[in-house]
Amino acid sequence: MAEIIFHHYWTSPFSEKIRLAFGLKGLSWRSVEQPTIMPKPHLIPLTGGYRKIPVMQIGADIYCDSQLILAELERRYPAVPLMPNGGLSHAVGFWADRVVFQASVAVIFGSLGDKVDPAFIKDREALSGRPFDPAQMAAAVPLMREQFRAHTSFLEAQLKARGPYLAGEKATVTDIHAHMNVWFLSSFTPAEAAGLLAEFPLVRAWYALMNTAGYGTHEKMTPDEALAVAKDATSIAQEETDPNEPNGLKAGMAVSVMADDYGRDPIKGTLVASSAQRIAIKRSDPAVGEVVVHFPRAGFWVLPG
Ligand SMILES: N[C@@H](CCC(=O)N[C@@H](CS)C(=O)NCC(=O)O)C(=O)O
Repeated sequence: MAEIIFHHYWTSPFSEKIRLAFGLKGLSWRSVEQPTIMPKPHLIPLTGGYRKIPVMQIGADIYCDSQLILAELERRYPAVPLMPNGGLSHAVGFWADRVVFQASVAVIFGSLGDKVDPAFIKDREALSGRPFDPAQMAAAVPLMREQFRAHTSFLEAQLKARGPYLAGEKATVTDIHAHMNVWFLSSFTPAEAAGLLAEFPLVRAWYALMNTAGYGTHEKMTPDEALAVAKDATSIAQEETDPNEPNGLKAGMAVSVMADDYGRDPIKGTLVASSAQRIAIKRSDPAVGEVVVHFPRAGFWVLPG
């Protein structure tokens, strides 16, 4: 099997989910570091416009979004299963990514205040289409601390009932999703994290346990090498029309796929395969030749053309 090429940056909380999955599954991977802000000249040729991190590349197959990357790792590397409890772990993912993440962002960037790089602020304003205002976030810190605390108390209660991991004796993807915000807060604002976690001893013990998973084995790869790998490879995706598509999507149609939250840049291509959980589109770029880009369905819109 072609090697896993992982496009990320080390400070990315969504990437931390995947690095932990590599650790828990004991996988080897190649690490391609991408910029934290635009431009991303070595990522866009692969994805066709999707700028977010993480992205996983295996040959000429490009997997966008942590939800889909986790599912693809489970499909390709089932030896250490991380989804033994079925699909609801994805729902925990949405809770972590959309509800708790908002509270973490406000607490972190509100606390960092004028230490936040103006270039980063400008980039994130363009990404979200909304003001990214650390002063406003600072005003929201007290409210958002309460939100972070309330959601963390759910974890404490779950660990009390089922620990040492959230679903019992073994780590699962549910732990990976829930770990993200604790990691984000602990890495960027350790004093805030220490204060907020003080009353949750089981969460602290579980967080420390999760951190022993490590990241598997990784070696650097240059962004240019990653593009060359895609150019030399052929996608393994098979054409397939799903008879249950509610709006009649068929293999061969021209479509645009875009995130439904922030970073809504449309990615254009020809539909290769789709299902309730995934969509794959074919596209080409002089830097990478023909590639197939895969997205989740939950959290992404598919439009004609
Ligand atoms: N739904 C996406 C969210 C990914 C995301 O927002 N990643 C952040 C970094 S942690 C990002 O891409 N920020 C903008 C950037 O790096 O350009 C996922 O689960 O992968």
